[in-house]
Amino acid sequence: MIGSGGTVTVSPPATLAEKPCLAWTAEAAAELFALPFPELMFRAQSLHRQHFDPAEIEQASLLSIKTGGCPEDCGYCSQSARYDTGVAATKLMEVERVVAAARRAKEGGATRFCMGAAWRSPKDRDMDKVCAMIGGVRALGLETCVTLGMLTPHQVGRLREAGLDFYNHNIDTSREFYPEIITTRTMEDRLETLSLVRQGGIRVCSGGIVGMGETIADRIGMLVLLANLDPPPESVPINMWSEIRGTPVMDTGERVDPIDFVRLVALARILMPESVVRLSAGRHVMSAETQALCFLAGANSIFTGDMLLTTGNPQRQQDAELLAKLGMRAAVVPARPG
Ligand code: SAM
Ligand code: DTB
Ligand code: SF4
Repeated sequence: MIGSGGTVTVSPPATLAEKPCLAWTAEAAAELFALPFPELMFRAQSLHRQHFDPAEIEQASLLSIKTGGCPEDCGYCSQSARYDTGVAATKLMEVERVVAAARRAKEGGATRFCMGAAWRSPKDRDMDKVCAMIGGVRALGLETCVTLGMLTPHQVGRLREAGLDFYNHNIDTSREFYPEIITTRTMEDRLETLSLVRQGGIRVCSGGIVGMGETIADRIGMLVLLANLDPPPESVPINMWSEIRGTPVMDTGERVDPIDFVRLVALARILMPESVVRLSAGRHVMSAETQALCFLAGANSIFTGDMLLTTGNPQRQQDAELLAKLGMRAAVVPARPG
């Protein structure tokens, strides 16, 4: 259902409609984004409450199981071998160390454990270890997610057999802005992997990054593209770009306006009412007030723990205090679009 220009040709029945008949257009999404803030928040909250308990928040923990040395040229990333970012390349971690980290994450309150590898795509010989990690983490009673780059159908099958719950593969930005940021693989490549994962019966986690020099129309276009996947991803991470010295994106010097960021979260909630919207990278530089507004706008998942992959995250204690202050609680949040 995705059109060639990042928008779709079938309009919702009326402007500002909250339930499109077939697909969202960029124009309808932009109208929502531009609503008076109280109106936008009211619409987002109303939908959020239809599908989720507004006091519940999913807590995931992230581990880099293979860091740095990546051949891709993603202009935002600390782990590309093409940029001098100070991140040292490592080998794939041993299974026991990964399972031990997952155990600590569970003790710290996480209900999902996400494992990320700095690969363009995994080698078949890596899959044995990754599948053993998935099995070990599942055995602890945690939901599992991995992000390994592009996959073949055979690799999807192996992940499914290992019992993987979610595969994370971000579209990162709009179709139009994408070539400014990555040249070594295309948006079509990414959509192909997402389609293979979906066909393979694994739930999809896909979102993107804001703050890389893109326009607001690009941000909206990214959400429209995700919302028009059939079905939309069960999990939608919205990352605020975590500044990485030495990357091309660093030179854009952009800072995202916090209210624009909250508007985008609200738009994600309206376009994908049944998906879990994940307030992902960048929380360590966000005020408590901005995060609270994001939760009101419909974000219902965070990463907990002191680190993301290579960048920082708020301290666990700080997050616990914020949730307590807001009267919110950690939970396994069910997403339903699949
Ligand atoms: N190599 C795999 C891939 O690119 O699909 C998996 C790991 S990659 C680091 C996972 C995602 O992290 C990227 O798609 C991107 O959306 C996000 N990411 C990477 N660096 C980031 C940064 N500096 N700030 C925010 N998000 C970032
Ligand atoms: C996602 O969308 N955000 C997470 C997870 N998926 C893998 C990654 C954020 C990475 C932030 C930059 C870093 O720590 O290197
Ligand atoms: Fe490699 Fe993933 Fe970073 Fe791109 S985002 S450089 S594929 S680790």
